[in-house]
Amino acid sequence: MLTLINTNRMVPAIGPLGLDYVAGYAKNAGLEVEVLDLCFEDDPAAAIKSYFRDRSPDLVGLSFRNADDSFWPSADWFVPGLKDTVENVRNLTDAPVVIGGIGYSIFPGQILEYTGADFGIYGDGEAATAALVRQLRGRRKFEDVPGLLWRENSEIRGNAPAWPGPVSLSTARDSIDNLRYFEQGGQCGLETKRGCNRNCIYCADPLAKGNKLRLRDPSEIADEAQSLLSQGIDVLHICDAEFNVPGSHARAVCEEFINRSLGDKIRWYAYLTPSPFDGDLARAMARAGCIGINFTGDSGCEAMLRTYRQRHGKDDLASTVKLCRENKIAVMIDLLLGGPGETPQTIAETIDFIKQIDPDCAGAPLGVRIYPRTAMESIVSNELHKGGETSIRRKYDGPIDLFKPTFYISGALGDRPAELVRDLIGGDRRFFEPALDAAEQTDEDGDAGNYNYNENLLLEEAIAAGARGAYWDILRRLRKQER
Ligand code: B12
Repeated sequence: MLTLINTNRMVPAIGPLGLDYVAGYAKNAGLEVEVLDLCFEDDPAAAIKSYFRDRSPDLVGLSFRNADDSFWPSADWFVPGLKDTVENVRNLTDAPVVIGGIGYSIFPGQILEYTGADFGIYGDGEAATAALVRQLRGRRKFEDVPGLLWRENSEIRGNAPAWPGPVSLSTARDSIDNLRYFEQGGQCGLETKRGCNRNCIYCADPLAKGNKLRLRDPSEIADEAQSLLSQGIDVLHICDAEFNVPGSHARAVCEEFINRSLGDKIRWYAYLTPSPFDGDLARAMARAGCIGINFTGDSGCEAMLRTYRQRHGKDDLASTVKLCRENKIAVMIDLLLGGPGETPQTIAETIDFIKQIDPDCAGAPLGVRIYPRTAMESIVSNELHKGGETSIRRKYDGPIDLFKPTFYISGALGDRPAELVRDLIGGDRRFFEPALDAAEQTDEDGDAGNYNYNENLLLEEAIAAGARGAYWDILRRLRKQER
């Protein structure tokens, strides 16, 4: 038997989509699978204890979605909690422990070493987990398990990441309590593809999912949407890095939804890059049920867009807002403030520009999480060689360690960068402002961190009262009610 444990307990609750797919695949491959979901347990350690009292699986798989909350200044790190869970499980069963999930795949070797788990699966979990169970029961040829990391003679060995393409997944979506996640989390996820072929300097997605686009058959995606709908779930979030890359696939998915009249029954949200996006795609998305788009805007300053290696320009941002408005799609522009080269002037230019193009809302978080193996890592290491740590923000002591939450905020923004951004926003309620760090905070500062979806009680309450949708859209609607 394969036991899969969801370790993510963040509030509002987001269903462990990857674990649902891994479990679905394993069941289809003839394995017996059980899921222990710690998300809704008051006492996770007790739940683990009671679970293993009368079970002895062949393999225990821990799904690890968020290594940290990627949010400055909270900088919450979840790897120590994962280590505790591995130790708890080890004390209760002899079964080997494997870790997988996107949080794991960003730091595969480091997490295996830190937690003491037996195995890790770097990349897609479906076929790899089933292959690991087979090898554990048979010849233990670990070289044959895609993406596997394991220990041999006190060293960690690893296979190439598991990024098979094209992607075909189980559409049943019945291994976790998706309806409960919908009721407590406001929406449920599904994927139309994996991987990202962009090379934005800061992003971890290509590390975890690969840089080749691996597409799913649109009819399989629509089948999955129908499975969720039959469970009473009618608000979805597409979990692709960028839904419109490639644009042809996005249109094909929309066509399939339209042909099956899903656009009348399901409402959905997605992340998109501002380019390619045109009137045809906007219309197709609206007809297919899309009611909200979160664009990776990053900046409203051309120089910063080039630094981040974005392919869009300011014009693209302006046109996305216009097209969304014409098609009655709510539009959010997500910014990334404080990157290399950011100055008070570039921030002012961005904020002014966003005010002018007038999206429904804009996320203005400050600080770039620096991931190892990204271009940001080399930029930062060059800067450090030239002296000074002024742009690095972190909450831990000792040497800089990118495994732990480490952020970049351009030193040119001074000692009180969040205050500077807030002043420029000037109370404009379309913006989700950056949270103030400890040095900037005064007793009068309100719930500024509410754009962080980690322990977001405002959202949790709204969802309990019936709100559904992407979190930015729920927060935006709450703000509208205030006015
Ligand atoms: C969509 C999305 C969201 C949506 C989710 C909507 C929904 N209903 O699902 C929203 C907006 C709510 C969201 C919120 C947050 N997100 Co988010 N999100 C994503 C995104 C784009 C997709 C996640 C996803 O579902 N992928 C699809 C699934 C199928 O993939 P998967 O989980 O990796 O699973 C596969 C493998 O990892 C593996 N696997 C999974 N489980 C297991 C288990 C075992 C045993 C094995 C062997 C393998 C395995 O197999 C699976 C199938 O192949 C990712 C980036 C990305 N491109 O993936 C970021 C991402 C996961 N999010 C991230 C973050 C930080 C957050 C927040 C913490 C942000 C915040 N501070 O508010 C919150 C956390 C919310 C929560 N409660 O957990 C980061 C995590 C980075 C990190 N440092 O750990 C990511 C990677 C984005 C990034 N690059 O920064 N997110």
